[in-house]
Amino acid sequence: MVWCCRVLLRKYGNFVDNLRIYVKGGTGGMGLPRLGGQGGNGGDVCLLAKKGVTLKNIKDKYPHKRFIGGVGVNSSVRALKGLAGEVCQVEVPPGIVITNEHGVKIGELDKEGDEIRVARGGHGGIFKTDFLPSKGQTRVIHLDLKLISDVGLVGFPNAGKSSLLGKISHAKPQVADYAFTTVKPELGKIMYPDYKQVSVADLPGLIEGAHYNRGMGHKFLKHIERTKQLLFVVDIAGFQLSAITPCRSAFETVQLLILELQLYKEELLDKPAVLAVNKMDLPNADEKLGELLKQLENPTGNLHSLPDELVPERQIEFKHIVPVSAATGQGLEDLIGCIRKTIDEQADVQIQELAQERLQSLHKETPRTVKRNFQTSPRHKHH
Ligand SMILES: Nc1nc2c(ncn2[C@@H]2O[C@H](COP(=O)(O)OP(=O)(O)O)[C@@H](O)[C@H]2O)c(=O)[nH]1
Ligand SMILES: [Mg+2]
Repeated sequence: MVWCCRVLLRKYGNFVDNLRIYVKGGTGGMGLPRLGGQGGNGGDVCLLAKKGVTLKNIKDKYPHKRFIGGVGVNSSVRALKGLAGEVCQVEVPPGIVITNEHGVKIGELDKEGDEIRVARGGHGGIFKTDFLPSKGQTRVIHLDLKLISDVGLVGFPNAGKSSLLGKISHAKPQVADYAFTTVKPELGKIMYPDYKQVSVADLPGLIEGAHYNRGMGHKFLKHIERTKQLLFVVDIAGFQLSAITPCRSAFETVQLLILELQLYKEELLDKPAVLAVNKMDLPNADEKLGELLKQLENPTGNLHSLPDELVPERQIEFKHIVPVSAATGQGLEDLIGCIRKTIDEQADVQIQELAQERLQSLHKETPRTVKRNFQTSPRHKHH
């Protein structure tokens, strides 16, 4: 069982779209009864939205995922009013929702510079409290990247993304507006017999060289961060950007798409991905599909046709490769089934991860509680 989980975890990579952190406001400083001095307040813990930061950055930089405000300074003869403790400011990506341990929303950060306090520092000791300080607020919070959709379409223009989205959606796809991005994706919904809905987003096409921020490419890639998983769409006949650029085979097209994602943000390659090979109604499609599948079995051995600078550093292991035709409807049921399977598997993995994390933090926190009780007793005696 354990072995099975590990394999799943590895298979699902490590793109981070949610994070559980422990936050604690700083304890206040002691007052000075003799001279009526006030202790400084403990520092708060705040989240500040900053472009370019990712939840994975936070996880990597602070593996312990604990953020504690500074302790307020004790009142002293030299400084009767103790200084406030330092605010612990955590930089987070814009476009996140913050909830407490019970799933109740604390707030959200949409734009660069938005800030929110997630744990209040304790009060410094004053006359009213017998000059004793109070502890800061302690809680576990969840940061969730706001998602545009469950699935994001990835493909060059004319691959058939819009056609495909229209065919698998149960209503005409709608243009959606989100506060955290200027991009307005077209959103479709797949409805399953058990009433589960999976949303799929399409955006103006990715173009070769998107990472150079030409055309809409960059904005497109920004949106792709906000989906749980990716649905690559390629035309079985390949792709040609313009009359002066070379004609790419379906396999090369997949490689170019991977390259664009990698150059923008390598983490994107860790998202679960399904590949839809479209336009299977075209002549010689079956033959070409056979070739594509063979090439995808050993991608690194088949990259010789692409110039070095267009070869991605890593590959994506597609969960499913599904031949379809948006025109005739061939393979669409299969595609819908594969999308659901991948979504469910990913949800299972995330539940397991969370359970494991909770268990670990419980192990970590138990001895601390004991220590804290132990520390408070001498203070009581003092008093
Ligand atoms: N033969 C064929 N043509 C298709 C298929 N799917 C889409 N097309 C055509 O390909 C062109 C581009 O399709 P579109 O959905 O706009 O692609 P997008 O740019 O990726 O959104 C259109 O002319 C479609 O009619 C297909 O399965 N078979
Ligand atoms: Mg389109």
